[in-house]
Amino acid sequence: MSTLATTIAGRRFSTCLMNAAGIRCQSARDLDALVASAAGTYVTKSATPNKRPGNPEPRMTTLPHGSFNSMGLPNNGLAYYLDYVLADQIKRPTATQFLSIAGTSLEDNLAMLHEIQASEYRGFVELNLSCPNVPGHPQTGYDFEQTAKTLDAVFAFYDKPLGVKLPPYFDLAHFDAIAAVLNQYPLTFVTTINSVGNGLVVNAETETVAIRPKGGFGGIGGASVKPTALANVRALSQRLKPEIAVVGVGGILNGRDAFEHILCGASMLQIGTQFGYEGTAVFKRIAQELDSIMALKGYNTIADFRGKLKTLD
Ligand code: YRO
Repeated sequence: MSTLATTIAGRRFSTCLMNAAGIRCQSARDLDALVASAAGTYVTKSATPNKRPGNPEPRMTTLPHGSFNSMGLPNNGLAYYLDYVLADQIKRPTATQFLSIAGTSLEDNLAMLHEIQASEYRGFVELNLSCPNVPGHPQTGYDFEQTAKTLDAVFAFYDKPLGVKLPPYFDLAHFDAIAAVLNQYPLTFVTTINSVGNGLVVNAETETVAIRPKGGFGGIGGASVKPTALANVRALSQRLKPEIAVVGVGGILNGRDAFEHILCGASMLQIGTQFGYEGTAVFKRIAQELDSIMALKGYNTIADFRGKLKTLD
């Protein structure tokens, strides 16, 4: 009998499948549906200190093999998500939630973390490093100095379990650089990858861009990004200290994709684009498919093959 259970920092999850931040997790109704689903836990839409409407529509579109968005962080504000997870941890005392935050400045991130630190919240925080925090600089995750400055300030006071959501990296020197920074901190996990940034989708018929914000530029998710996601899961698993768990996200549409992410080193899997397309039924389907693959291969637990990807000679 096999299990899809996983453990991160001593917290047990009945299954290693959950949503990815941003997809169907903005409202309490969305989160209730995740709690009722076969997912092992959930992450909330990245919060800012105050409610934001996000960018003008259209701000998302489908792709033949994925999704494309420039949502602009629409969310109900930190208090809304903190209230939700605090109520949930009273209802389900053994559950561990992921609360995502994405300040548009270091000050906003620190203010939110002070509020979470002062609360009764015991779950995980997923700090989204994809916001630009300094004008004229790239998003924090692509600014290694700003990432270190952020984590120095965070861990100066924050002592609950915290991980970071990372953008994809495309150069081996960048894998080395980000891992060297992250290894300096008591991080519980890293979640990799966020969408592949600043693609452009063109509508040849109308001769226009496909979405309104940012002149049409936006982040790519779904099947197209799986090789990039697997590379990031693998490269970070190989470089991070073993106490930092890797949460894999990007291009998981079926049990085989889930299996591949675990082979690359993932301890938890997040589903974004395909969850958007399929709804909560995706978790039970992928769990059954992953379970079948494990049964065929004689694996009883995900730890039996996690990170065990083999290279050729
Ligand atoms: O547009 C979004 O809300 C968004 N979309 C993504 O694919 N990833 C993200 O992390 C976010 C929120 C952060 C930001 C891109 C708006 C800076």
